[in-house]
Amino acid sequence: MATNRTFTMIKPDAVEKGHIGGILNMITEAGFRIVAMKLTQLTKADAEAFYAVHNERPFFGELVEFMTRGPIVAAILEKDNAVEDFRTLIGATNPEQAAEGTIRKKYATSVGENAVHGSDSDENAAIEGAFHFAGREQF
Ligand code: 3AN
Repeated sequence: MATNRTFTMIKPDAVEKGHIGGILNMITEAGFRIVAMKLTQLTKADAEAFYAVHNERPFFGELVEFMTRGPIVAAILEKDNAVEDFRTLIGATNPEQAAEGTIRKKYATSVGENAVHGSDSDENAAIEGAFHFAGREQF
């Protein structure tokens, strides 16, 4: 059964360009409640652990480099059908294929620098949320 929470990061590219406010506005306008949030920076070990499923992919080194180059916003979001609805809101991994009205259509520049992360399953949402937030930081 689907749970009602997902995990997101506003990635270094979007933070650098000053899009935190615009992206959070799209998220809350779409009906998600922010239940945990922080500005933080991933270490190399954090990024390698977070993206471990991609460690055989040719872009892995580039991905780790990118995700650690500056601060990110990490957040847990709540809404019915959160994982699937948030994937719809962020749009396709490649912004050229992202639908109109999606966060990546508006703010992403490339398949690598694509502005936001959204969990791809309830199981990963729980793992990723717990990676960044203690229970008492979730409201
Ligand atoms: P999504 O973020 O849409 O779930 P994944 O899980 O396939 O996409 O990829 C995780 C991250 O890896 C992406 N957000 C993107 O930053 C990076 N990435 C994926 N494919 C590529 C690629 N072909 N070249 C560079 N980076 C990529």
